[in-house]
This record gives sequence, C-alpha cells and structure tokens, in this order.
Amino acid sequence: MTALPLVLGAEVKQAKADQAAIVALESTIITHGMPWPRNLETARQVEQAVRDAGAVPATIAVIEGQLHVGLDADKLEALAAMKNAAKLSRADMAACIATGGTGATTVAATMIGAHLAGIEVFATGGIGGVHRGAELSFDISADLRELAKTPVTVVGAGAKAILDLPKTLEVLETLGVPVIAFGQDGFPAFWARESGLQAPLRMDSATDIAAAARMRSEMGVEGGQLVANPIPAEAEIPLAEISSVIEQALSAAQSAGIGGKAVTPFLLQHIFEATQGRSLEANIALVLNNARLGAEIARALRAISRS
Ligand code: PSU
Ligand code: MN
Repeated sequence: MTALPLVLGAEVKQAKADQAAIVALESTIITHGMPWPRNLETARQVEQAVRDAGAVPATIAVIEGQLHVGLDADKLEALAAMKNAAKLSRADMAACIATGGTGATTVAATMIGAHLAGIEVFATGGIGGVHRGAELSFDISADLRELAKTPVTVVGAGAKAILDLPKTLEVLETLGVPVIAFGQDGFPAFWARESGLQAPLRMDSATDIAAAARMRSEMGVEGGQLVANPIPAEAEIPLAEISSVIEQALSAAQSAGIGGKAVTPFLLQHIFEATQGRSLEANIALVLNNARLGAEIARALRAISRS
C-alpha cells in the first residue's frame, strides 16, 4: 500500500493535539480566483480572521506530491505566486498526489483533504454549482456531489449568479444536502445578499449549525452541509447592478469557446475587469465574513464534543 503523504502544518498539528477548533480553507480561490498580489494578502487576512475568531486556519493544497493541511508562510506565498498551478477536484487530486504534482484544491478537493485530516468545518467564498446552459453542456461542479458525500460543513456566501441558482438548489436538494441560510430566509447570491430565491433552511446561530452537523453523523446520514452566509451589507453589489456584467462575461466565455475547468476562472476574471475591481473587494469582504462564521461553527462543534 502506498501511504498518503499527509503533511500537517505546525499550527494545525498543535491544534489537533490541543483538540482546538480548526477551519479548513481552500487554495483555488488563491491561484484561480483572485489576481496577484491581492490573492496572497487575502489568504493571509483570511487565516488571521480565523485566528481572531478563536480557531486555527488550515489552508489546503497539494505541493510536490504531498497533501498539505496548513501551509507555512513560505509555501503560501509560493503557491500564490504560481502561474500554472493545477486546479484540483475529486477527479484528479489523487493522480496529482501520486505523480508528485502541485495544485490548488477546489471546494470538493478541500473537503476531501479536510476530512482526511479530521477537520469538520471549511470556509470559502462561493461553491461551484450548476452552470447556466447545463441542460446542454452538462457542466455541474463536482462540489455538489462532494457535499452529498463528505461530512464537512462548508461556509460560503451562496453561489454566484454566473451559475443557474434555481438548478443548483434543485440538485443540492436531490443530493440530500442541507442548504442553510445564515440569519435570513433568502438564499444569498455571493456579491448580493439576496438571490430572490428562498433558502431551504434558515439558522441564526453557529450552535444550531453545529448541532445539525452532529445529528446527521449521529443518524448515519452521509455528507456535509452548505451554510450560505450573506455578504456584509456595506460590501454588497446588488443583483440588479452585477447582472449585466455577468451576462457580458457569459457571452465572452461562449465566443472564446471556454469550457471545462476554465469556465469559472474565466468568468471571475472578466467580472473583475468589468467592475474595475469592485467584485474583488466584495469577494474579499465575504470570504473574511465566512472565515469568522466558520471559526464560530468549529468552536461550537468543539463545545458539543466536550459536553
Ligand atoms: N466560485 C467562486 N470562486 C471560486 C470558485 C468558485 O465564486 O474561486 C472555485 C472554487 O474552488 C470552486 C471551484 O470549488 O471554483 C468550482 O469550479 P468548477 O465549477 O470547475 O467545479
Ligand atoms: Mn465545471
């Protein structure tokens, strides 16, 4: 048998020994979601937001064939500066590790890494979902199926309106994934607090979210939970404003013949340019907000385990 080269960062190792609260963080947002050098700055700020909220951050990535859970400062910087890091999901993560490759982890791959390291909570920006036109392209992110399978609570700001949000919610329901809006009834749409759609579930405290996760595992119901945490009001770009930019980005992707893994990064970059960076500022604000809530949920889970 080949042993899994799982490397815990020093801070994460200590947190495991202390049974402290840990929050996993993804790395595709660093390599494919934000431009240099804001990606590095943001990655550091997000880690600090987790610490300030009383938990330990564990940024996950594959580096030279090792699955790192918690990156030291040098590794984080090197990854952020990389121009050609792979974007890893469930399908290609093992192959990358086995062949000594380097790549950033998407939501799906980060969930797998977190679970292997015994981490129950993961904070990010937004999840992948059902793309518009999926009835023809069949482009549905592996993130959705991962949520159905792997017992990690993922905190995101909903899903971007570059996706087909009603279909994304339908698929999550079919897969048996709890979708919990935090503190409101509506399902948030990443840059916008409201998508116009109702969220299937609403919770108002980290304790309730932690209790629901525990109950699922108690019952032997597999899979995780999606917590949809609305962007802070002061940072939001309402749907009416961002919609036309999204339409332009989608038609640009179509004319350029973009497909597969390249779709999401292409759309994000286009929207960043078209909003003169405002989309990036909003993105950073919501990730920090999710990091804080992730830390609260991780602490609430620790509290339940101790009681
Ligand atoms: N959505 C965002 N920002 C991102 C991503 C999604 O708003 O950076 C990234 C995440 O890593 C997510 C991945 O898991 O894109 C989904 O890609 P795909 O649609 O190719 O599965
Ligand atoms: Mn896809």
